[in-house]
Amino acid sequence: MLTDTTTTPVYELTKSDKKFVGWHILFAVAALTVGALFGPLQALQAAGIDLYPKIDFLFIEINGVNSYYQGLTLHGVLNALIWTTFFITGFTTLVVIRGLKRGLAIPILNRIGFWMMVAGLVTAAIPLLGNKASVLYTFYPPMQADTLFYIGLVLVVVGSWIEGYGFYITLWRWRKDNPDTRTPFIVLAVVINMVMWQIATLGVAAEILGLILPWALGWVDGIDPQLSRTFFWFTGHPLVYFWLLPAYASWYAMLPKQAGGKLFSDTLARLAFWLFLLLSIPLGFHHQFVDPGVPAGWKFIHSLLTFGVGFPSLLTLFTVVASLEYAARKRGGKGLFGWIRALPWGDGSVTAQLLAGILFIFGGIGGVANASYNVNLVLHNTAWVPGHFHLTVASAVTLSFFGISYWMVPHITGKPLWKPKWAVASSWIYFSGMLIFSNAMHTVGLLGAPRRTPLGLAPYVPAEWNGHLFRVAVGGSIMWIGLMLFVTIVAVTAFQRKRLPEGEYIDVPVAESLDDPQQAPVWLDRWKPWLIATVVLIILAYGPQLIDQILGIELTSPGFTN
Ligand code: HAS
Ligand code: CU
Repeated sequence: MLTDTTTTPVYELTKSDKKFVGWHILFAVAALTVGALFGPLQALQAAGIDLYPKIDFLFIEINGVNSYYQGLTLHGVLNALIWTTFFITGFTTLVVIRGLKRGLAIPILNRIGFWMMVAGLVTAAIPLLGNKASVLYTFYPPMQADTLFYIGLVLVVVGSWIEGYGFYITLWRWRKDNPDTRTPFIVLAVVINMVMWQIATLGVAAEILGLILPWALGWVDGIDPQLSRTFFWFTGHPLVYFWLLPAYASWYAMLPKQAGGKLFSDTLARLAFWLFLLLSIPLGFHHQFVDPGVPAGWKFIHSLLTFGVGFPSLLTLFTVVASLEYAARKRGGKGLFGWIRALPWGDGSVTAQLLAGILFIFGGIGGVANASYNVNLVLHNTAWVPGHFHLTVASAVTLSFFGISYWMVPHITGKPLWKPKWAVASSWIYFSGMLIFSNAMHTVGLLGAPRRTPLGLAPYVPAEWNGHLFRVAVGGSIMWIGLMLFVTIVAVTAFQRKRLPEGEYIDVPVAESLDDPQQAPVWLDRWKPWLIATVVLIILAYGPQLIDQILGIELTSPGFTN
């Protein structure tokens, strides 16, 4: 809890560790701030209020931010890819050190990884700002960006792998010193996420190194868009769980403590994370239901597996809500639903995460609709899809990261949270904007409005879309206000002169479990069987199609640039 200040930390990170985590958060929040600028521009533009020319006037001479697609690319890359990856690696660093109660095994390795990510960000930023990489965050060939964009992405991914190696070695050394102790759940959770990410990103590595770079450099004349998309979604789907799982780690293992309770079941929590390792990757074809090059049978298998990966989220819904109910009843909460009021809604960190969870219930329901092969044909490539992912990555994940920041920034800087009441307000504002925005996007999508289209400039917009597009503009602008409030609060907190009073300390909230973790079954603390099963399932679900598509490769498509 924010107010849970203590004088005797269980284990304190060193100053240099805190600084290192701080660097991650600084870059993450900076990327979020710049990327989010384009959110209201797009939302207003949908309603016919085109502020882009005004931005041209202010910015263009320097940055050339002059097109909808450039803005949308900056928005997607900075918010969906950079804000998340930098925040997650920073949070993982803090959790591994605090959870294992020991420093990183080879700190220099993690530092190399981190600065490589920064180098990647800078490299990709050059063509992005110069309007030479306006290919959206999925960078589908045959749209072609400047080579620097791809090199930048490779550096970010490889940097995150190197940080991952640092975590594995640290955990491995801890294991050698503690052979009979169960891995602390919170550490297991974030490390499973890094391992999942490492396997998942092999797809995009194959895409960029094997297909895109030779083509962008002019070594080959064409590219195979179908094979590129298959490699891309091998990574692109698990990417969404890479974003989600750190938020889940916080909901399971931190939020209950902040709410004054305990984790309902350590065993169920572990099981959910292993299931995510197993099931996150082999289902990327649910993004390719309309791709002509993938046979229907494989789409069906991936559709089924997608319903499978919904299961650990349902486990999460059960366990996290049970943990919250336990906490609320301990605080005197009563009634079937009345206990919800007894949760500490005055704590900005808790409120952000509760609101994130509530929005995710709707995001999850939309996800299951997406995954249904036939329903997908109605909503694919419509505004419904950004409606869905704003409830997931921009709500479940981003709002949770707001909540985590509200204790983490005071923790790493030793400074008190600036305006705690505004922290509560920021999440409510963002949440209200999101309700309006996402509802309108889903609805207008079902009416046929395409995604990734400057609708404000389109001549074909039917009158029945107008009310919804207006709500998109209103909701999007409100979200931006909530987000800027968040940015202001964490920035002032970090850079103010005021420090926490002498002897006061804000600890990392780590919840105890109602069951004894030491009693968790051994198979929930062993990597080998889960890793083998994961690789086997990927080979079964992707192998035959990958072989077919690689054997049938056609490097026919030239690159298209704007
Ligand atoms: Fe998705 C498209 C299917 C989850 C992100 N998804 C996208 C895209 C993004 C994205 C970015 O099958 C667009 C990609 C693009 O640009 O083209 N998605 C799913 C399914 C799930 C799912 C089945 N998506 C996510 C998450 C994301 C994310 C998580 C980001 C973080 N998605 C799809 C499909 C498409 C798709 C298709 C392709 C669409 C197309 O045609 O293009 C599932 O994982 C969802 C399971 C979730 C649940 C909800 C559980 C609820 C919980 C809440 C607990 C509550 C609490 C609150 C804590 C079943 C855990 C308590 C509060 C109190 C007050 C008590
Ligand atoms: Cu997906």
